[in-house]
Amino acid sequence: MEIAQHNESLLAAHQRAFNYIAGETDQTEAILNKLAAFQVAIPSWALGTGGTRFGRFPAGGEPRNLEEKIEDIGLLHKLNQSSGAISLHIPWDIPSNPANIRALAAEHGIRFDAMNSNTFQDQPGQALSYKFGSLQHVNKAIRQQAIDHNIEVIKHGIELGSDSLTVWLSDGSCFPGQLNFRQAFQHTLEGLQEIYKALPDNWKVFVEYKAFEPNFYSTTVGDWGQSLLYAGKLGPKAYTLVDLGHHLPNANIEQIVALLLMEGKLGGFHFNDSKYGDDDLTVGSIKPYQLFLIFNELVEGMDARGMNHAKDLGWMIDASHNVKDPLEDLLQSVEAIMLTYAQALLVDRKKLAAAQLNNDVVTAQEVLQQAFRTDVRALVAEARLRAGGSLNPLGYFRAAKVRAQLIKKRGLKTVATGL
Ligand code: AOS
Ligand code: ZN
Ligand code: ZN
Ligand code: ZN
Repeated sequence: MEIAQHNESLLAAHQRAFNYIAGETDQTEAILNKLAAFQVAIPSWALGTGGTRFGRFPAGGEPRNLEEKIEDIGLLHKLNQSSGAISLHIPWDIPSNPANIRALAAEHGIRFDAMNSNTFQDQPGQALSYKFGSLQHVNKAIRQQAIDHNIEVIKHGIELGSDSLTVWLSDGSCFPGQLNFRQAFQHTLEGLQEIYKALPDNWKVFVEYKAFEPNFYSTTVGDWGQSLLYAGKLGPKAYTLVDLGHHLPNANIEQIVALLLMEGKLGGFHFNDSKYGDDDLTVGSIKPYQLFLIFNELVEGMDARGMNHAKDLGWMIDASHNVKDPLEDLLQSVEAIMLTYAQALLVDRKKLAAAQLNNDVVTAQEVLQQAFRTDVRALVAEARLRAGGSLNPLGYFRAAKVRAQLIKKRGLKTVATGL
């Protein structure tokens, strides 16, 4: 079934909804252009069923290699026109032929967002173990192995045309006394400095922080303060990466985002949602208002710094779960991000600033909630439609029986690599 054909049946209802929302703002065209430019990167590891340590219940038809991962993202992008980027993970996605992979991605309109290194697992044949950490390790040879791996990841990224590296370290300790905190920090900093030296001029490195898991007493890049310390000491190419699930409960993430932006040190995001910890659930499924408040800070802060919304930060999803079709889930996540971005663009900034100046707390809240409670679905759908996408990506995915086709092609028992 063609996308246009599926759109046909939805067009009249869409037009009614779009006319309504277009009449509510004089920013319609500007917002549509911003939405069209905004692309969210799909992590290669979210295309298969993630599972938990208790089990995995694969949906079948999962991508078996990098080529098939790119094809899956190509399909998502064809439908929503907003997922034209992929974030790779090494060693799970080592390209056997980088030129071919580049060409395939280009065919699907996909670029390579941040590369991810992996020093949280031991790989088959690996000389030394990361059981007690990688860059923080008391053993210099193990630290060097982790540095070499990250430099290797940069090389793969260069071949593919990526321009950033995300370093997430599971380093930390599980029990008091296990680690000398200062020494662990110093070792990690020295390792990051070596990796930083290997970055090409146009590259960035994102230092991702996480409060806990897999270590449950301390984490060596445990919060945004620690990440910012590393990024500051490393230099202008180093930034902090915010994964929404990596905070202690009730952290004010939007405030963290505002301050990192202010300092010019916000690198990008791993979007997901959570109720308890690093749950990696579908974006916007648990705390949509928190996501809106984050986007509100992003729009305000990026505009204040004259930044390009689409290009100046890394917009990535980091999700993993057990009970949904991974592709349907990613369509939901991208949709949630686009809707929230559109709502943040609708915030009446002048009115908000005036309310703040007058300590008019009620009006300030009203301004934000006016935008948050606006149904912007038709705006996002219109942006997709104009770009040649589907009015209802999820509806198309089901109507065209995409998963059944993938299972037919790839089989029911597929093992995708990833977390
Ligand atoms: C781990 O909790 C972090 O969120 C990582 O960003 C990510 O899940 C990992 O790098 C995937 O390999
Ligand atoms: Zn992450
Ligand atoms: Zn995480
Ligand atoms: Zn995660």
